[in-house]
Amino acid sequence: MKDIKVFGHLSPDTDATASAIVWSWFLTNHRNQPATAYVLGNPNNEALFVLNKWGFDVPPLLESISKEDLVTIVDTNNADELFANINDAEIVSIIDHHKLTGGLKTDSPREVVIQPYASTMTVMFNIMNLEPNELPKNIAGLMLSGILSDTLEFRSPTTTSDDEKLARELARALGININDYASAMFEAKSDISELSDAELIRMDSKVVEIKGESVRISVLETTNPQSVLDRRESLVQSIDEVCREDHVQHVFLFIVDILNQEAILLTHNDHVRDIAEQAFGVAIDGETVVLPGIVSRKKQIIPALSK
Ligand SMILES: [Mn+2]
Repeated sequence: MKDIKVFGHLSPDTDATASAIVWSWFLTNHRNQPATAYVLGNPNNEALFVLNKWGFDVPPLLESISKEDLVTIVDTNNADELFANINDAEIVSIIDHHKLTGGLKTDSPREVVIQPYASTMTVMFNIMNLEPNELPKNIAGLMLSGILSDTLEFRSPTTTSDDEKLARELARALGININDYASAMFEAKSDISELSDAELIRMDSKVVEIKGESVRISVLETTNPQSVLDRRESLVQSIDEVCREDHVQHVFLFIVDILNQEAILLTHNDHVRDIAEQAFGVAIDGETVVLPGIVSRKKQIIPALSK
């Protein structure tokens, strides 16, 4: 049987990286379908920490795709977050937890599962029909990590009771203290010293269409917002370059303070300031604005900017 290539979106985070490994494990061991996990870029520091913690190497980098390939796409269904020629490959499955974007095509009826959970792991767990204690420890550890990452340890309004219940069951089976483990993950994510400004801006970032404009919405989740704010001036310069290079009208850079559950938006020009004032109902005079309670791009930021 032909090997299936399993991968998540470009700029891989913990959920995208780990869910590709989890799904390739499931296909291989429970469906007798050979499968291999890949990444489409360098995983972020939190994902690297998680892989190391549970004893996995970084999956091989997949640099292109051809019509010979069988692929399973996880943690996205957005063609813009994949290879430009993704539809050349035979898409055999999509497992995701984002809104249906359109653009991906299959040549026959296929397994497409999108469910409204906070993490791809909860969707996969539903499909697997296994108990948490039936999972190998390293797979359970990846699944726990994906949920804690995407929910910001249950702080994000995307969190459902099913996500939280599953995470607590996995942690119990593993003998892991959720609070300690999540703190260590977030510390790893907050180490941005090795990243360039452009890398920071594009790391956890989505280009979306808002009111006829193409905008990049970047979210930097951190336990140390000051380390980002210290770089404000060079980040703002880099934002202008990213706008030109990526052909987007604006970049919104939200520094999400995980522990204080708020976002700090860089208000680097009048246009961004005007849009933010209207979207979040705040008066802004200054180079940043604090938005209490705002942590989720999917549930809060994009809806506010779109209204
Ligand atoms: Mn995800």
